[in-house]
Amino acid sequence: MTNQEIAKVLFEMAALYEMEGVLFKPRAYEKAALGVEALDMEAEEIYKKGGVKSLEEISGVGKGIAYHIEALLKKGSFAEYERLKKKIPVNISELTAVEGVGPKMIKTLWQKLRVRNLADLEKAARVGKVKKLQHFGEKSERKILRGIEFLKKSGGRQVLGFLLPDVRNLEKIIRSFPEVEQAIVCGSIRRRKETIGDIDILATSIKPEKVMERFLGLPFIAHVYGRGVTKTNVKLKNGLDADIRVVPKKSYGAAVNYFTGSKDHNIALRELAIKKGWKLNEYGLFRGKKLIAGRDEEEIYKALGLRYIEPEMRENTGEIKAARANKLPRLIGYGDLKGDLQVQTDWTDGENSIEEMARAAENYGLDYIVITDHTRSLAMTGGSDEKKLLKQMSEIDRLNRSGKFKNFKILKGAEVNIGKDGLLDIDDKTLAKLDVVGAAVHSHFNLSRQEQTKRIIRVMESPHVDIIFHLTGRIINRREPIDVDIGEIIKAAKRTGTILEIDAYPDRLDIKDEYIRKCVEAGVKMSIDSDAHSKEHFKMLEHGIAQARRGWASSSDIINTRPAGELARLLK
Ligand code: DGT
Ligand code: CA
Ligand code: CA
Ligand code: ZN
Repeated sequence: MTNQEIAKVLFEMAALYEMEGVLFKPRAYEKAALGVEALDMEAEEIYKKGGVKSLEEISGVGKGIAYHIEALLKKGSFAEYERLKKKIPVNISELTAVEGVGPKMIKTLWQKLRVRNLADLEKAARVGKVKKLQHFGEKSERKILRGIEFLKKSGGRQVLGFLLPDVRNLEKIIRSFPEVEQAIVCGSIRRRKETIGDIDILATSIKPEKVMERFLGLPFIAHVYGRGVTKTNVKLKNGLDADIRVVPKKSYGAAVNYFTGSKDHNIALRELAIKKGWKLNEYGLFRGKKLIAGRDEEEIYKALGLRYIEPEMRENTGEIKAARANKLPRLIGYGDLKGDLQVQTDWTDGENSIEEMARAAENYGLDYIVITDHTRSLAMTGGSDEKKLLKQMSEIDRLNRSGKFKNFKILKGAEVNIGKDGLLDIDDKTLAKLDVVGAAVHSHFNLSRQEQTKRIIRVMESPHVDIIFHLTGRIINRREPIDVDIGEIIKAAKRTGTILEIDAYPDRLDIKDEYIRKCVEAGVKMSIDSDAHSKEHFKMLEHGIAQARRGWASSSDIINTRPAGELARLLK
């Protein structure tokens, strides 16, 4: 079983216990699922090396769950899971994917309407059966139908950030095949798109048939669509399709380039080659029959008269022209962040204490974090009021002075909730005491563009608000972005000196690449934040950096590439 599959069962267990009304267990299983999902290594490998004991070292996994994971790895299931599944035999992951549908609702839908899956739910909602149930009503029925529509539109594309550990693992396994010389995952994954359609793997070898044989022997293949000597096409057990192709070494660069895409970028490159009277395809760049470039990507770009273009920019949105004019931006690097400006703790809805978060950030390689717990109008998170914020500030002072952190600083902040009309729920006097104030929309997602834009600009005009966190509030595959006039927002950000955040959490990636490019052009500064709710989440920063790179951002566009001491100058 892959980590994704194990995590899926653990999430289902959490939901099943919640349906049962059991206390504490749902949270425990959810924590364990998040821990498994965030692993850099396959749980299977961990188990093989260190047995059940080593599974307990996974974040959130205790003894009991470790034994369940062992059973999953050995037999594909465990007794408690089977027992609970029998009571409520529904497709939990499919149903919870609908925005607003949770375990309790699923239980009622099953008991009263025999809803087992998405199709059943849609049918029941369409004929008006859902709204007749107790606690449901017209409004939730409409919301369910909207959620289903949204899911259909996303067309089965999956969020890259959640799958990347599995993809890297697969890449590592293929690299370890004795007959494989080089192997790399290309396509939308290498371009670091938000969501991906499939996995495109490329390898070089002089024994392609041997590589195919080993690939088809991997345990996570669910179905083989087609197999050949140099190309094989499969469905993986995690539901994704994967292609593998084997090419000779001398064509590696050309093949990597071709299969990285995007298709539009490829077509533009091919046209450049044609203009020179040459030919470009996945085997190389040719003058007549002579191969003039193909071993690596750099030599192909060079031969075409271009600077090397980073994969994240290959969308044919001006990068070729910029490469020819030597005007490509120098993109922010994956190791360039020094701090994280949005971090939640157990003072509200985070998992870990301030100290634990700080230690984890330090271990990740950061020099500082800003603690930004939610504020009071987000009641379900136990959001802070002024009094609680002041108390938290003295706790932060205490930690900074304690000597526990040598070259690391904890800064004071908040994720202040924006009201319907653009008012904040913390008074100015308290906001003035914080090092960094972030503000974010968590409600009233459906206002008109005009109202929404006005509401946010009003917040940016506050002399205390430094950053707008996850501006559009979208959750990829789950929730639409709010409707804002981005041009007006960027103008206001420039005028007021407000930072716009790039939230790095894989299904947020908010703001999107197109908006980032507009900020870069307008000279509006951004931050890249993990939005961490657990100490495992700092590694999500990578996805925010990828997003920034797709938006053509350099280090100088992102304020938390600067040391903590310089922040004051960059903020209001
Ligand atoms: P995805 O899988 O939908 O997330 O997006 P991609 O970009 O990975 O697309 P995919 O898997 O269909 O193809 C992988 C790459 O192969 C693509 O980025 C560029 C290249 N490619 C595919 N079809 C064509 C084509 O018709 N013409 C050209 N020039 N390149 C193509
Ligand atoms: Ca692909
Ligand atoms: Ca493909
Ligand atoms: Zn939160």
